Amino acid sequence: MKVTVLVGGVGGARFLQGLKTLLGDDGDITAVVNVGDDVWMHGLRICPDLDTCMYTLGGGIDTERGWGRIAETWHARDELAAYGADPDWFGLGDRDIATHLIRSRMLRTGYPLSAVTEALCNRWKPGVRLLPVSDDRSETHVVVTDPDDASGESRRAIHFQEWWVRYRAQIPTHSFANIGAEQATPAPGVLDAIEGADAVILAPSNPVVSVGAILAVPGIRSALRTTEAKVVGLSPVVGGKPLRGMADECLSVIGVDTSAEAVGKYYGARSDTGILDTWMIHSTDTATVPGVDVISVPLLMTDPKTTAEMAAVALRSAGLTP
Ligand code: GDP
Ligand code: FO1
Ligand code: CA
Repeated sequence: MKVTVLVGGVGGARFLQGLKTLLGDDGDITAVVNVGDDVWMHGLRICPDLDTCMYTLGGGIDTERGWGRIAETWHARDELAAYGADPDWFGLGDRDIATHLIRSRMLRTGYPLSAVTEALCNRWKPGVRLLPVSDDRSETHVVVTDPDDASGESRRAIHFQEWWVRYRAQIPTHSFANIGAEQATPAPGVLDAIEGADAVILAPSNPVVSVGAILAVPGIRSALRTTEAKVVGLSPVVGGKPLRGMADECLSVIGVDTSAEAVGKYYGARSDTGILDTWMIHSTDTATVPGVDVISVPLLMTDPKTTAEMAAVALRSAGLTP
């Protein structure tokens, strides 16, 4: 059974764990992973969502943080700070740095990000194929009121990581921009994975800066609208709030309410101009999404077996019998 999942980081990775648990060895799972968070820091290329998926599925993740390595140390970060090296607000763990060194060296040698990811996964063996949505740069930047301008008049674009980590989204924010998206193309295998799937799933990832950033890559949205497979989405919003992170801040920037219904409408029905056939919401929520079947089930991914249950509902609603 070929299942393709659009994912960001922590929410996407958790969903993939459940799907892997559900399908076991006869699963053929491809994750199309967001690259909008990716950033050059201290001369290294950091790919947070690819690494969160790789470490989570490969058993190396720090589950508390949801990013970076378990049993991490921070000597290099502290040394960089001692040199006054900018930025000092983004923590690079010593173990994590090895991943970035390998990736940066391979990228500089000319390997595409998809080949780099495959090489890194030879060690981590995540058990699903991790494909960056694009080998090209398509970074999320955020237009904010310039924090250095006392008048509050001028605006500036900062990288998503600065907005998310340094400012925690707590500065006046006007819009997101996917820098490079227009020139980006889907990575090898991505369109086939969507068009040739038995089912396509939008993981309960951040609808704006994870799923939205994936959709910004030309060709992805139309592949979702034309694939023979059903497209099933799971809401990352439960009871009017995200379960972690700041998807609510992201949604308010683009003028979408933080509710399962509003996110479902934001994705929209394939029979209209959107990308969904089915929208799964938490059992305590209600939603009406024109043209979309809404299914209400427990959506708290407390452990892989529980997540496997919701993955089973998703696949059944796509006409499959997992
Ligand atoms: P990020 O890139 O690390 O932010 O990770 P994702 O974008 O893949 O996922 C973040 C989203 O996962 C957040 O908006 C959370 O609300 C959502 N999330 C986390 N845990 C759960 C869960 O147990 N159930 C559901 N439905 N959503 C969850
Ligand atoms: N998130 C933080 O809140 N603080 C950090 O210092 C930080 C460092 C970091 C380093 C590598 C990496 O892959 C992720 C890192 N993250 C950090 C998480 C990252 O900002 C988020 O995972 C995503 O970009 C948002 O989904
Ligand atoms: Ca992310």
